[in-house]
Amino acid sequence: MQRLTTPGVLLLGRCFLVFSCFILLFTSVFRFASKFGIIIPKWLFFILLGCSIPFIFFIRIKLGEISARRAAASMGARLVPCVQGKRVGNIDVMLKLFEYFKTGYPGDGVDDFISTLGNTFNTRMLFEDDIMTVEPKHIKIILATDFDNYIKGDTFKATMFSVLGSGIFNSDGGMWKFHRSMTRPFFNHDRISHFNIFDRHADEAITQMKLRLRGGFAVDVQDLFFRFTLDSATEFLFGYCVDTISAGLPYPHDVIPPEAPTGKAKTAEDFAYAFAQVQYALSSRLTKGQMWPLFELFGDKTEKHMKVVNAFIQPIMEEAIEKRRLASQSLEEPLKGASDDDTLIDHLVRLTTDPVVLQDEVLNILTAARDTTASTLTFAIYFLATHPHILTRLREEILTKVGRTNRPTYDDIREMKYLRAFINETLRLFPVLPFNVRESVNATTWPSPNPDEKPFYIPAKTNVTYSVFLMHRRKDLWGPDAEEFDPDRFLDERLQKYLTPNPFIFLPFNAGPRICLGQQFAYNEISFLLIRILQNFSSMTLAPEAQAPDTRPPKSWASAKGRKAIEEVCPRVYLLMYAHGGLWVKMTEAENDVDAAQL
Ligand code: HEM
Ligand SMILES: *[C@@H]1O[C@H](CO)[C@@H](O)[C@H](O)[C@H]1NC(C)=O
Ligand SMILES: *[C@@H]1O[C@H](CO)[C@@H](O)[C@H](O)[C@H]1NC(C)=O
Ligand SMILES: *[C@@H]1O[C@H](CO)[C@@H](O)[C@H](O)[C@H]1NC(C)=O
Ligand SMILES: CC(=O)N[C@H]1CO[C@H](CO)[C@@H](O)[C@@H]1O
Repeated sequence: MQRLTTPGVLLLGRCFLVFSCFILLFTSVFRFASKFGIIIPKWLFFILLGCSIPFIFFIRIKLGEISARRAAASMGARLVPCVQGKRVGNIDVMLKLFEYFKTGYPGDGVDDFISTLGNTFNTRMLFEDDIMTVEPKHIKIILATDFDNYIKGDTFKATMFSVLGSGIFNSDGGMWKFHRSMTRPFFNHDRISHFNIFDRHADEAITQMKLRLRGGFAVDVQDLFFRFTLDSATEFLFGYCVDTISAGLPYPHDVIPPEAPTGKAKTAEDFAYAFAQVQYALSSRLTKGQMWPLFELFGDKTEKHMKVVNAFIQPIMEEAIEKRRLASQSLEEPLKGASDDDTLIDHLVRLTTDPVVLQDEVLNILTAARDTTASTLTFAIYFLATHPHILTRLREEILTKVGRTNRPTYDDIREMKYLRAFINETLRLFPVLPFNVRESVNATTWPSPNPDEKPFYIPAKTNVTYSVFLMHRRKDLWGPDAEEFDPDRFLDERLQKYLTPNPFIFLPFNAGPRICLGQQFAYNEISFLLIRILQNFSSMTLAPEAQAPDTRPPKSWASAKGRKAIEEVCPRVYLLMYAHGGLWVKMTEAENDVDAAQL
């Protein structure tokens, strides 16, 4: 029974229903006519049927355009400037953007629209409005001042449902409020226990790096950071670490790996693999728009992998629920407040024992916490490896503030201004979530960038995409050096000049009621690992020869504008930003460095 209802079958079913209505309509018209002796030939029946769908489609589009123009006028507004493609339905634009998405630099194609149409425009592909903006004023409306009018929306939620359920990431309105208020207290204070977790996994990560580097191989730090954040996240969420770091790191593309992991290491690899596949399937759905179910006619592509993920999470949850049940029976510590070494599950079972709610929440937070942090760490190392003077300065701050061997504390991290500026600058140029989307609820207007012009009309139930990636690189917002990596812009007079008066130009964690809950946690985790790495290593360089040749930046990029021309990795966007083919580096151990200085 379950097999019959794949997402694709449901979509086809709906199309079939509409088509059947037409067949019914024409058949009855023909019958009716024949009663009056008018015999209409069969071929006409089929031609009419064949033309009916495009005709209805055309009428709907034209009526839609007219009513949009009227609605705009009635609100004293104008339509958002529209991308004018060469083909009907902007199909050429769509294909080009799709191609760029697969092989280009993030934002390729879109920057052309910005330079011709301005910072807010409508791509209107396949006759669907999609308002896109890189304008802080407009992004502020979406995220903060008119928050209630911009939701994730039913299409988005349906796309993600098989994985995220109705957890915090994938809900609106009352459901979202429920999840948010349940989870927020857990993130309210910095827990010392988190630092214990970071410390243990940082040490394992660095041990593995040293092993590989001493063997003469480069290390893919992106892969390592995904393991580090998965191990840390599973431990602070569940109190149970998957331990993917010790499963072993990948080798450069031209080295044959020794042997596949077995036992516990294999379970870890399987979980990590399944979790990655689930996310891959979700982002692949998003790129296909409403048509995605057609690609899953023969089964839900997340199902197989979700089984592996669930098999891992469920026993842990059951144990937590059981522990909770026993505790409440013994009445020893009813409704005890949060203790410092609580896991997220410990915290949640005090509020609900509904397994669906728990499962959704935990998976949502795992998704939110893991790749985001790993991606930021990856680009942080990229900038350290390509900017040795910045590495030297950051290392100086670390050695002065924390020392060569001490474990960094919460206060250390809070006081390290250059480190914070460095992380901010990484998030500015490579914000983890470069493009994001919401759906408008009611029709509304946005002020025009030029106050003398009429405001923009924003239709109801329309996708609104905003790009912090492109906004973070705007020269008119950040100054002429906007494309350069320079942490000092968060510390010197440029801060007062650009960011302080206009805080919405920097939104790596979003803003407003749905601002990232894990921001402080993320800064702590990223800072901790960077400090540990720079205590152990004194220099690093990229090792592009270690990655597969087809994942290196294409030669053709060299003649492009802006950062694209100088980038030494291929940044790609699959929901989140990552370095295509990994980030391979070689590092010098700090001790060797001291020896070398003494020689
Ligand atoms: C550098 C790391 C991170 C970045 C750049 C980041 C960024 C973001 C962004 C942009 C959103 C908004 C998504 C949306 O509403 O469409 C978000 C939401 C969220 N983040 Fe983060 N995040 C990071 C790390 C974390 C961590 C470590 C955690 C948890 C431990 C976390 C938990 C959450 C949660 C729960 C939400 C959903 C909030 C809501 O919808 O109410 N994030 N994050
Ligand atoms: C949208 O409009 C309806 C009807 O006017 C109203 O009830 C609702 O509160 C509006 N929603 C938002 C989010 O503004
Ligand atoms: C809005 O975007 C989603 C993907 O994020 C897509 O599935 C959906 O078709 C779009 N809706 C409209 C009305 O264009
Ligand atoms: C970094 O950015 C955050 C906003 O995300 C801001 O609160 C903080 O002051 C910035 N810190 C530095 C040193 O730039
Ligand atoms: C794995 C490893 O060698 N880690 C070391 C990194 O540096 C800190 C501080 O010197 C040491 O405590 C770790 O043992």
